[in-house]
Amino acid sequence: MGYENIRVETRGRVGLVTLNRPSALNALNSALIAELNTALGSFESDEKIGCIVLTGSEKAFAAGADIKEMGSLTYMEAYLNDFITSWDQVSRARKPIIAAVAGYALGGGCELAMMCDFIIAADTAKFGQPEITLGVMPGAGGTQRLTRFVGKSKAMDMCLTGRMMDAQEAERSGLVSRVVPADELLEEAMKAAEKIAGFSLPIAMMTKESVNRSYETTLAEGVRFERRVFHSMFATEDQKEGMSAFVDKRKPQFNNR
Ligand code: CO8
Repeated sequence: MGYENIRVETRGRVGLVTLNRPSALNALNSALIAELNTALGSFESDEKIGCIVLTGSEKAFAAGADIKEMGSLTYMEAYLNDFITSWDQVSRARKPIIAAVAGYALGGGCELAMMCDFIIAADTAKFGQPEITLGVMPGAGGTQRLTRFVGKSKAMDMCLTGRMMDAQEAERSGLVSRVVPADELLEEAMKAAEKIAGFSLPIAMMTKESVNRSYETTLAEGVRFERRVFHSMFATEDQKEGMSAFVDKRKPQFNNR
Protein backbone atom coordinates (compact mmCIF):
# COMPACT_ATOMS: atom_id res chain seq x y z
CA MET A 1 0.00 0.00 0.00
CA GLY A 2 1.21 3.54 -0.76
CA TYR A 3 1.25 5.67 2.39
CA GLU A 4 0.86 9.46 2.36
CA ASN A 5 0.97 10.31 6.05
CA ILE A 6 3.46 7.79 7.40
CA ARG A 7 6.64 6.06 6.24
CA VAL A 8 6.96 2.35 6.80
CA GLU A 9 10.21 0.38 6.74
CA THR A 10 11.48 -2.98 7.83
CA ARG A 11 14.98 -3.11 9.32
CA GLY A 12 15.90 -6.70 10.07
CA ARG A 13 13.23 -7.98 12.47
CA VAL A 14 12.10 -4.47 13.42
CA GLY A 15 9.16 -2.69 11.82
CA LEU A 16 9.59 1.09 11.80
CA VAL A 17 6.67 3.49 11.37
CA THR A 18 7.45 7.20 11.04
CA LEU A 19 4.57 9.67 11.30
CA ASN A 20 5.00 12.00 8.36
CA ARG A 21 2.67 15.02 8.13
CA PRO A 22 5.31 17.73 8.56
CA SER A 23 2.98 20.57 7.51
CA ALA A 24 0.77 19.90 10.55
CA LEU A 25 3.43 18.73 13.06
CA ASN A 26 2.15 15.16 12.53
CA ALA A 27 -1.34 16.06 13.77
CA LEU A 28 -3.37 12.87 13.77
CA ASN A 29 -6.22 12.87 11.26
CA SER A 30 -8.39 9.97 10.16
CA ALA A 31 -6.29 9.29 7.04
CA LEU A 32 -3.09 9.04 9.11
CA ILE A 33 -4.73 6.77 11.66
CA ALA A 34 -6.12 4.50 8.93
CA GLU A 35 -2.61 4.17 7.47
CA LEU A 36 -1.07 3.58 10.89
CA ASN A 37 -3.62 0.84 11.61
CA THR A 38 -2.88 -0.83 8.26
CA ALA A 39 0.88 -0.71 8.86
CA LEU A 40 0.52 -2.09 12.38
CA GLY A 41 -1.78 -4.85 11.15
CA SER A 42 0.75 -5.96 8.57
CA PHE A 43 3.64 -5.94 11.08
CA GLU A 44 1.48 -7.85 13.57
CA SER A 45 0.79 -10.59 11.03
CA ASP A 46 4.36 -10.75 9.68
CA GLU A 47 6.20 -13.50 11.53
CA LYS A 48 9.55 -11.97 10.51
CA ILE A 49 8.80 -8.90 12.67
CA GLY A 50 9.64 -9.15 16.37
CA CYS A 51 9.27 -5.54 17.53
CA ILE A 52 7.84 -2.25 16.23
CA VAL A 53 9.16 1.30 16.64
CA LEU A 54 6.82 4.27 16.26
CA THR A 55 8.43 7.67 15.80
CA GLY A 56 7.80 11.13 14.40
CA SER A 57 10.02 14.02 13.29
CA GLU A 58 12.67 16.03 15.12
CA LYS A 59 10.10 18.77 15.80
CA ALA A 60 7.08 16.66 16.67
CA PHE A 61 6.15 13.11 17.49
CA ALA A 62 2.57 14.34 17.04
CA ALA A 63 0.99 17.66 18.07
CA GLY A 64 -2.33 16.01 18.87
CA ALA A 65 -5.47 15.10 17.02
CA ASP A 66 -6.04 17.29 13.95
CA ILE A 67 -7.95 20.23 15.40
CA LYS A 68 -8.96 21.43 11.93
CA GLU A 69 -10.56 18.07 11.10
CA MET A 70 -12.16 17.62 14.52
CA GLY A 71 -13.39 21.16 15.20
CA SER A 72 -16.75 20.91 13.42
CA LEU A 73 -17.63 17.42 14.63
CA THR A 74 -21.12 17.16 16.16
CA TYR A 75 -22.05 15.09 19.17
CA MET A 76 -24.13 12.76 17.00
CA GLU A 77 -21.25 12.20 14.55
CA ALA A 78 -18.86 11.54 17.44
CA TYR A 79 -21.31 9.20 19.17
CA LEU A 80 -22.67 7.30 16.17
CA ASN A 81 -19.26 6.82 14.53
CA ASP A 82 -17.64 6.05 17.91
CA PHE A 83 -14.98 8.72 17.29
CA ILE A 84 -11.50 7.74 18.60
CA THR A 85 -12.28 4.05 19.23
CA SER A 86 -10.50 2.95 16.04
CA TRP A 87 -7.58 5.24 16.96
CA ASP A 88 -6.25 3.08 19.76
CA GLN A 89 -5.20 0.01 17.79
CA VAL A 90 -1.64 0.60 19.04
CA SER A 91 -2.84 -0.27 22.54
CA ARG A 92 -4.21 -3.59 21.27
CA ALA A 93 -1.04 -4.70 19.44
CA ARG A 94 0.34 -7.97 20.77
CA LYS A 95 3.92 -7.44 19.63
CA PRO A 96 6.14 -5.03 21.59
CA ILE A 97 5.98 -1.41 20.40
CA ILE A 98 8.46 1.31 21.41
CA ALA A 99 7.61 5.01 21.00
CA ALA A 100 10.65 7.11 20.07
CA VAL A 101 9.60 10.67 20.86
CA ALA A 102 11.34 13.92 19.90
CA GLY A 103 9.72 17.35 20.05
CA TYR A 104 6.02 17.74 20.76
CA ALA A 105 3.90 14.82 21.98
CA LEU A 106 0.71 16.67 22.81
CA GLY A 107 -2.90 15.63 23.30
CA GLY A 108 -3.54 12.60 21.09
CA GLY A 109 0.23 12.53 20.38
CA CYS A 110 1.00 12.00 24.07
CA GLU A 111 -1.84 9.47 24.25
CA LEU A 112 -0.50 7.59 21.23
CA ALA A 113 2.98 7.44 22.79
CA MET A 114 1.46 6.13 26.04
CA MET A 115 -0.35 3.37 24.11
CA CYS A 116 3.09 1.99 23.19
CA ASP A 117 4.86 -0.35 25.62
CA PHE A 118 7.51 2.15 26.60
CA ILE A 119 8.70 5.56 25.56
CA ILE A 120 12.28 6.52 24.76
CA ALA A 121 12.49 10.32 24.68
CA ALA A 122 14.92 12.68 23.02
CA ASP A 123 16.12 15.48 25.30
CA THR A 124 13.96 17.79 23.14
CA ALA A 125 10.71 15.94 23.90
CA LYS A 126 7.75 17.85 25.35
CA PHE A 127 4.70 16.02 26.62
CA GLY A 128 1.34 17.54 27.39
CA GLN A 129 -2.42 17.14 27.49
CA PRO A 130 -3.49 20.63 26.41
CA GLU A 131 -7.05 19.65 25.46
CA ILE A 132 -8.52 21.86 28.20
CA THR A 133 -7.20 24.90 26.34
CA LEU A 134 -9.43 23.84 23.42
CA GLY A 135 -12.54 23.36 25.51
CA VAL A 136 -12.32 19.56 25.77
CA MET A 137 -10.41 16.95 27.76
CA PRO A 138 -8.19 14.03 26.68
CA GLY A 139 -10.24 11.44 24.78
CA ALA A 140 -7.84 8.63 23.91
CA GLY A 141 -6.82 7.48 27.37
CA GLY A 142 -4.96 10.59 28.57
CA THR A 143 -6.82 10.96 31.87
CA GLN A 144 -6.37 7.22 32.54
CA ARG A 145 -2.94 6.22 31.23
CA LEU A 146 -1.16 9.44 32.28
CA THR A 147 -2.51 8.98 35.82
CA ARG A 148 -1.19 5.42 35.94
CA PHE A 149 2.21 6.56 34.63
CA VAL A 150 2.81 9.68 36.72
CA GLY A 151 0.26 9.53 39.57
CA LYS A 152 -2.79 11.63 40.31
CA SER A 153 -1.17 14.89 41.35
CA LYS A 154 0.96 15.35 38.25
CA ALA A 155 -1.76 14.00 35.92
CA MET A 156 -4.23 16.51 37.36
CA ASP A 157 -1.63 19.27 36.98
CA MET A 158 -1.03 18.32 33.32
CA CYS A 159 -4.69 17.83 32.37
CA LEU A 160 -6.09 20.81 34.28
CA THR A 161 -3.43 23.40 33.41
CA GLY A 162 -2.54 22.06 29.96
CA ARG A 163 1.15 22.71 30.66
CA MET A 164 3.94 20.79 28.98
CA MET A 165 6.44 18.49 30.70
CA ASP A 166 10.01 18.36 29.37
CA ALA A 167 11.93 15.14 28.87
CA GLN A 168 13.73 15.32 32.22
CA GLU A 169 10.50 15.80 34.16
CA ALA A 170 8.90 13.01 32.12
CA GLU A 171 11.74 10.64 33.05
CA ARG A 172 11.63 11.66 36.73
CA SER A 173 7.89 11.02 36.78
CA GLY A 174 8.04 7.61 35.13
CA LEU A 175 6.37 8.62 31.86
CA VAL A 176 9.44 7.72 29.81
CA SER A 177 11.91 4.91 30.35
CA ARG A 178 15.01 6.84 29.25
CA VAL A 179 16.14 10.15 27.77
CA VAL A 180 18.79 10.25 25.06
CA PRO A 181 20.40 13.04 23.01
CA ALA A 182 18.08 13.97 20.13
CA ASP A 183 20.52 12.93 17.42
CA GLU A 184 20.77 9.44 18.93
CA LEU A 185 17.04 8.87 19.44
CA LEU A 186 16.30 6.58 16.52
CA GLU A 187 19.56 4.67 16.92
CA GLU A 188 18.83 4.03 20.61
CA ALA A 189 15.21 3.01 19.94
CA MET A 190 16.30 0.70 17.12
CA LYS A 191 18.98 -0.85 19.35
CA ALA A 192 16.36 -1.58 22.03
CA ALA A 193 13.94 -2.93 19.42
CA GLU A 194 16.60 -5.15 17.81
CA LYS A 195 17.45 -6.53 21.21
CA ILE A 196 13.80 -7.39 21.90
CA ALA A 197 13.34 -8.79 18.40
CA GLY A 198 16.37 -11.05 18.97
CA PHE A 199 14.59 -12.86 21.80
CA SER A 200 11.79 -15.38 21.39
CA LEU A 201 8.74 -13.60 19.96
CA PRO A 202 6.10 -15.63 21.83
CA ILE A 203 8.00 -15.16 25.09
CA ALA A 204 8.25 -11.38 24.48
CA MET A 205 4.52 -11.28 23.68
CA MET A 206 3.62 -13.21 26.82
CA THR A 207 5.88 -10.93 28.89
CA LYS A 208 4.11 -7.88 27.46
CA GLU A 209 0.71 -9.44 28.17
CA SER A 210 1.72 -10.19 31.74
CA VAL A 211 3.09 -6.70 32.48
CA ASN A 212 -0.06 -5.16 31.00
CA ARG A 213 -2.17 -7.42 33.22
CA SER A 214 -0.85 -5.51 36.23
CA TYR A 215 -2.94 -2.53 35.12
CA GLU A 216 -6.14 -4.49 34.91
CA THR A 217 -6.22 -6.61 38.03
CA THR A 218 -5.36 -7.03 41.72
CA LEU A 219 -1.84 -8.02 42.79
CA ALA A 220 -2.94 -11.53 43.83
CA GLU A 221 -4.75 -12.13 40.52
CA GLY A 222 -1.88 -10.63 38.56
CA VAL A 223 0.67 -12.87 40.26
CA ARG A 224 -1.59 -15.89 39.60
CA PHE A 225 -1.83 -14.89 35.93
CA GLU A 226 1.95 -14.47 35.75
CA ARG A 227 2.48 -17.91 37.31
CA ARG A 228 0.18 -19.61 34.79
CA VAL A 229 1.90 -17.92 31.85
CA PHE A 230 5.31 -18.69 33.34
CA HIS A 231 4.40 -22.38 33.66
CA SER A 232 3.23 -22.43 30.02
CA MET A 233 6.66 -21.25 28.88
CA PHE A 234 8.08 -24.69 29.75
CA ALA A 235 6.03 -25.99 26.81
CA THR A 236 8.03 -23.85 24.36
CA GLU A 237 11.08 -24.92 22.39
CA ASP A 238 12.59 -21.50 23.08
CA GLN A 239 12.69 -22.13 26.85
CA LYS A 240 14.60 -25.38 26.24
CA GLU A 241 16.92 -23.63 23.78
CA GLY A 242 17.50 -20.58 26.03
CA MET A 243 18.42 -22.64 29.06
CA SER A 244 20.47 -25.23 27.14
CA ALA A 245 22.42 -22.41 25.48
CA PHE A 246 23.23 -20.92 28.89
CA VAL A 247 24.48 -24.27 30.18
CA ASP A 248 26.47 -24.91 26.96
CA LYS A 249 27.94 -21.36 27.13
CA ARG A 250 26.69 -20.46 23.63
CA LYS A 251 24.29 -17.89 22.14
CA PRO A 252 20.71 -19.19 21.97
CA GLN A 253 19.06 -19.66 18.59
CA PHE A 254 15.42 -18.93 19.27
CA ASN A 255 13.02 -20.13 16.60
CA ASN A 256 9.84 -18.56 17.98
CA ARG A 257 8.23 -21.84 18.87
N1 CO8 B 1 -4.12 20.04 14.58
C1 CO8 B 1 -4.06 20.63 13.37
N2 CO8 B 1 -3.02 21.36 12.95
C2 CO8 B 1 -2.00 21.54 13.80
C3 CO8 B 1 -1.99 20.96 15.09
C4 CO8 B 1 -3.11 20.17 15.48
N3 CO8 B 1 -3.18 19.55 16.67
N4 CO8 B 1 -0.85 21.32 15.71
C5 CO8 B 1 -0.17 22.09 14.84
N5 CO8 B 1 -0.84 22.22 13.69
C6 CO8 B 1 -0.47 22.96 12.49
C7 CO8 B 1 -0.63 24.47 12.71
O1 CO8 B 1 -1.97 24.87 12.51
C8 CO8 B 1 0.32 25.02 11.67
O2 CO8 B 1 -0.30 24.92 10.41
P1 CO8 B 1 -0.28 26.23 9.43
O3 CO8 B 1 1.18 26.42 9.11
O4 CO8 B 1 -1.10 25.78 8.27
O5 CO8 B 1 -0.85 27.35 10.20
C9 CO8 B 1 1.47 23.98 11.66
O6 CO8 B 1 0.93 22.80 12.24
C10 CO8 B 1 2.66 24.43 12.50
O7 CO8 B 1 2.17 24.73 13.79
P2 CO8 B 1 2.51 26.09 14.55
O8 CO8 B 1 2.70 27.21 13.57
O9 CO8 B 1 1.47 26.31 15.59
O10 CO8 B 1 3.91 25.71 15.19
P3 CO8 B 1 4.57 26.32 16.50
O11 CO8 B 1 5.97 25.80 16.51
O12 CO8 B 1 4.36 27.81 16.57
O13 CO8 B 1 3.74 25.70 17.73
C11 CO8 B 1 2.66 23.90 18.92
C12 CO8 B 1 3.80 24.32 17.97
C13 CO8 B 1 2.91 24.51 20.31
C14 CO8 B 1 2.70 22.39 19.04
C15 CO8 B 1 1.30 24.39 18.38
O14 CO8 B 1 1.19 23.99 17.02
C16 CO8 B 1 0.11 23.84 19.11
O15 CO8 B 1 -0.22 24.30 20.19
N6 CO8 B 1 -0.59 22.85 18.50
C17 CO8 B 1 -1.81 22.28 19.05
C18 CO8 B 1 -1.51 21.36 20.22
C19 CO8 B 1 -2.79 20.82 20.81
O16 CO8 B 1 -3.60 21.54 21.33
N7 CO8 B 1 -2.98 19.50 20.73
C20 CO8 B 1 -4.14 18.81 21.26
C21 CO8 B 1 -5.14 18.60 20.20
S1 CO8 B 1 -6.67 17.94 20.81
C22 CO8 B 1 -6.39 16.26 20.93
O17 CO8 B 1 -5.34 15.79 20.65
C23 CO8 B 1 -7.54 15.43 21.37
C24 CO8 B 1 -7.13 13.98 21.43
C25 CO8 B 1 -8.15 13.12 20.80
C26 CO8 B 1 -7.71 11.67 20.70
C27 CO8 B 1 -6.57 11.36 19.75
C28 CO8 B 1 -6.36 9.92 19.54
C29 CO8 B 1 -4.97 9.43 19.27
